[in-house]
Amino acid sequence: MRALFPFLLLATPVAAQEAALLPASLPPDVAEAILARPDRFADMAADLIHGHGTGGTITPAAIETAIALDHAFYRTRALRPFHESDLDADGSLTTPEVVARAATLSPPARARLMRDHAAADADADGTLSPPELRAYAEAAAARASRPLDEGLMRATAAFDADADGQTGLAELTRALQPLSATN
Ligand SMILES: [Ca+2]
Ligand SMILES: [Ca+2]
Repeated sequence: MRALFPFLLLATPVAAQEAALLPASLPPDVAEAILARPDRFADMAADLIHGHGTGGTITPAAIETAIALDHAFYRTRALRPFHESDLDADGSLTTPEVVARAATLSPPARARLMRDHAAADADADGTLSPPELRAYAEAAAARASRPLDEGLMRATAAFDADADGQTGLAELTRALQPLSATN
């Protein structure tokens, strides 16, 4: 036990110093994740700025758009097998439609389609209505999206050192460089 104390005395001030380098507005779990892997955060933030920003900077609104695009991707992915089963293109899926599509699939894919159909059919009437499909897609997006990853995306906005409403690559690099140097 005794041997631990010198380590703790040394380690705590360093961690506190590092945390003080981050914007104070960050949620604790997000700040912790950035401190644990500043290089990974820097890569994610740079990709976010390059992919969704303009001119090497990004606004909070553009970050929300990036997050919304991810959710749209997850919803679309979840709905695709159902859309492929909508034989009469009326936006609803009857049991005969799903059975017809299922017959063309491999046994695992067939099982998955039938299971997902049952899961999405909230009122168990055998037909997936547009509201049931929407609810299923929203639930799938909620399962697929990671709150911490989205917190890290939103954290990019907190590195707006000159408070002009945009976070630039240079601002990020300046803020994160001292962290990377100590790791
Ligand atoms: Ca249909
Ligand atoms: Ca139904």
